Amino acid sequence: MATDWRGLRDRLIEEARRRGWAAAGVASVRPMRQARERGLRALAEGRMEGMPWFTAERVEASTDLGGRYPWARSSLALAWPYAPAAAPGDPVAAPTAEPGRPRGRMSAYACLPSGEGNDPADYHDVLGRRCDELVAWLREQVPEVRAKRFIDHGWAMDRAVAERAGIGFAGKNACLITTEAGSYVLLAEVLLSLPLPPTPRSHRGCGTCSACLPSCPTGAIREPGVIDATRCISYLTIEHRGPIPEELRPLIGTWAFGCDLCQEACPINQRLAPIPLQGGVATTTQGPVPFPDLVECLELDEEAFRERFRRTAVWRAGRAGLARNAAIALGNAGDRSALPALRRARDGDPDAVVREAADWAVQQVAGRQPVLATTD
Ligand code: B12
Ligand code: SF4
Ligand code: SF4
Repeated sequence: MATDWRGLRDRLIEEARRRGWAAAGVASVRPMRQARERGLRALAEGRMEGMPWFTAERVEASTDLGGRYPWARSSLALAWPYAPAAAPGDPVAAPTAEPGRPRGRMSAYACLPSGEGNDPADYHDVLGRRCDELVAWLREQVPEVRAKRFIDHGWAMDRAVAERAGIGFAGKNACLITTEAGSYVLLAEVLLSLPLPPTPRSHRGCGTCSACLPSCPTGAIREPGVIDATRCISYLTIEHRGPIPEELRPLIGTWAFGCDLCQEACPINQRLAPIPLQGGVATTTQGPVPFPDLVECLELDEEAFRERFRRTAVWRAGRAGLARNAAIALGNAGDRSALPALRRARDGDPDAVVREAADWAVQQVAGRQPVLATTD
């Protein structure tokens, strides 16, 4: 008897939704020409500089997964939701800081809970487990199915697959926006050996809205949908190694890891329920928090950093990366009570990049008011 592929596809999507995915759809594995052109253009214009793994070869391969995996007949696109940090109507409101403990920001995706208790977790682990569970369900229906999952993989283009499967549309901030959870979703795709028919593309779009464009403090959104990663705070605070270019430092504000500003500006996101602040927790003892204590982030040693962030997204920045970011954020926060901590880092941090960032921050903060009680 012929298999009802459409029926199986619909049951798979339903099962994904039942298991907590915000959206699911199916795309064909034909080459993605437009995504290929956009990727190559980003490279040619130097917008991906600093991410040496993003090569033309990868763009070619990641936009033709069917060519690389000839057994694949369809691609299941999945979006996992997470809660934003901001309060509705007051996107950047932070809880009141204790005197002498200025708070910064960490992007909401980094604060994603593991789903087992409230412990934070690296989303690659969370989504990986969820994909495996879904494939196990599919295997119960079709035991011979072959599957390969991709989550933030260097050799895949998650947004383009999700867009093709119609689980959302590409916003002017370049983010994939779903109906169910706005752009606060993390993406995965699973190549399948089954000829599941594609789901239709989304008919939605940004329309006349352009609220995200002026919300970007560094001007990283060059034109609608086109990001200059070299200016993006997300790149600078997560991927970039070495000193952050001086002219960009004042524009980073108090972001210690990632940036959500172009998502917080989006009216589609503003109706979503924020992460409960749990009484205004600021300490990173249990992992990333939306409004972290910046002095704490500056002063963690390697062991404390490992203990707190080993299995979270913040691990990617490294101890020195987070301390560098915290120093710059403290420089921008302008709170003089952080000067002793900044001077300690300037004089004693084992990493030269952190010492230099702390020195810059001391000059910013000390220079802000008449210098009476400082030797700098
Ligand atoms: C490299 C990378 C980055 C780089 C470069 C980002 C970029 N825009 O290219 C940096 C470090 C800056 C970055 C930042 C962020 N990232 Co990132 N990143 C990636 C990665 C690894 C590859 C992206 C890529 O191939 N870029 C090249 C360009 C050409 O591709 P693209 O942006 O995916 O292209 C889409 C849009 O730009 C749009 N587009 C491009 N050109 C044009 C032109 C027009 C006219 C229009 C209308 C649209 C349009 O269409 C494309 C297809 O949908 C993916 C994971 C993956 N393997 O796909 C995650 C990924 C894109 N990142 C993700 C996230 C969450 C973020 C941040 C929100 C993190 C944060 N809070 O700090 C920010 C958002 C910044 C932003 N506004 O884009 C998610 C996106 C989730 C979503 N809802 O879209 C992904 C998919 C990871 C995941 N698996 O969930 N990221
Ligand atoms: S993540 Fe921040 S810096 Fe990057 S494009 Fe969006 S607003 Fe600009
Ligand atoms: S803010 Fe407006 S223009 Fe930007 S992504 Fe959201 S809907 Fe689109």
